[in-house]
Amino acid sequence: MKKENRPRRMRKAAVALLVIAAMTAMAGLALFGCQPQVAPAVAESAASEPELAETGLANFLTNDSGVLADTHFNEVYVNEGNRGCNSCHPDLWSVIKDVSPMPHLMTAKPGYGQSTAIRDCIECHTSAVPLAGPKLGDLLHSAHYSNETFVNEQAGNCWSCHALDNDDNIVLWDDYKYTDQLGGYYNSAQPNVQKWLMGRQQPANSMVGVTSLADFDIDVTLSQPVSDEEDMFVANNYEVPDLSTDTWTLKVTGVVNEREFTMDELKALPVTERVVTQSCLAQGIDGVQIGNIPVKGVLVKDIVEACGGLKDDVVSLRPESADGWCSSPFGESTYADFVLEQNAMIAYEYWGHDLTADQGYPATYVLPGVGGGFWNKWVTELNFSSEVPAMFGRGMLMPAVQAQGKGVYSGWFTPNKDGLEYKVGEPIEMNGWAYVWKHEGHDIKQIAFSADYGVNWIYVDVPDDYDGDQWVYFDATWTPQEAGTYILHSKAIDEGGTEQPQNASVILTVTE
Ligand SMILES: Nc1nc2c(c(=O)[nH]1)N[C@H]1C(S)=C(S)[C@@H](COP(=O)(O)O)O[C@H]1N2
Ligand SMILES: [Mo]
Repeated sequence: MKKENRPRRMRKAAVALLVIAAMTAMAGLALFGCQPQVAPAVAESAASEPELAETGLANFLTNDSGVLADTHFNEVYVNEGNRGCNSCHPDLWSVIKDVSPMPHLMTAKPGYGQSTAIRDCIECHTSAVPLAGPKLGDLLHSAHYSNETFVNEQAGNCWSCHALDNDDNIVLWDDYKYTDQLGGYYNSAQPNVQKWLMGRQQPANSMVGVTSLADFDIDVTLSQPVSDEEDMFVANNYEVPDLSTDTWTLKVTGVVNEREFTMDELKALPVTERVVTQSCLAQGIDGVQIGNIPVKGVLVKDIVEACGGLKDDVVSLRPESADGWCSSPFGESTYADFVLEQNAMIAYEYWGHDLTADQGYPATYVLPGVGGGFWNKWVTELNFSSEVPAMFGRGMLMPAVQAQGKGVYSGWFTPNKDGLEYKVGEPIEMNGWAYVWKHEGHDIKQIAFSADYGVNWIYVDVPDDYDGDQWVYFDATWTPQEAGTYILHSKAIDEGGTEQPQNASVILTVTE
């Protein structure tokens, strides 16, 4: 990312570090708890980008077109600069405080140079998933409307966070701003609408001046790289146990010869090394709680074999962990055949070194292809039994959630925020990821890109020989030929044709 690329809204923004500090008291619930030891690093990264901090004083009474072009319509009617979480919380991460003595379960920090956005929160904090934490809506309304700064100093109101879509639904501004309804037209990228707007002499044939590029000419290269370890998220739900390799054992039951392995005994079994993507159950579209990890350890298959095989009546596996985390976020067992098919393993190394305490030292149960919550860190027991898993036996969430395309997703790492500026004729380097959980055995099939709200898509096939248990990384280059404001969209599609339910989108500006 070039240094000179900065959000254009900074030109107008007032300095408001104080307000940001005040606003941290605002969120009445913990969405993402910075773990104490990494909080300074987060603050530092915000400080090294002063232009972000400067955007903190959204005031609804000071109209601001934000990352959109400075037209009268955008400034007065759209007021983008005062809407959405990041208009007041450029570093949403720093806003989130812990509401229990435990740190919030989420990431220690947003990885990959990203800033946190509402989509990082709502995967969990909707009512759709059990145990997923308080639903945001009521709490955030209360926290904002009881906040002096929001109500009085910033003239905050419903429209600070929301928009009315064309079906009269109140939606989140942070979702709405990327849709073809931005500015109030249905299907604003459709040729007939474009023609109408052209007749009305609207800039870029769009109410909000967003250029719809039907012919989005990009070169895309796919790969499956390993993540930088420092970009990787950490999610601890309970207290991190203090374990020692010397005393640690792995107890295995439900096998012909039940036994306990010491670390040395475990390491004497066949060693497996591979690269596997871990993606938190709360990972959302455009999220950062994902990474591709080189793991080393012993396959559960090989452990079972060393124990003389499974007992005849075995149906499922329930791993236990030293912190009390049981088998899955829902205390559920997983089908044993699925576990073996997926080449689950007991890992004792990530990135070529012993696991860190946060990674589950000394051993983590790794179950490829499902949400990270099913991977037991600090694993101490593998209990096979005849118990029939009640709900999530194949690592899936509920069918209703699955049907929404949950677990089929992509995101942008570069550009990593809205409003970055680029130059006409100069290539823009872009990258990001796409990944799917095992949906009925399906792997990712395609990644698609659009610059006209999805009227036209460029489909890029994922090579057949790619490993479905690893993310697919895209590197793309686009050389814009005309100045304007653009919204780029990506989406993942799995082998069963399931598409991610919302595009992953980013707004950028191209100048002469
Ligand atoms: N024992 C135990 N295992 C656990 C957790 C936990 O809290 N305790 N968190 C889970 C969740 S929700 C995720 S996403 C991953 C995160 O692993 P990481 O911190 O190594 O990235 O660990 C999973 N395994
Ligand atoms: Mo998770």
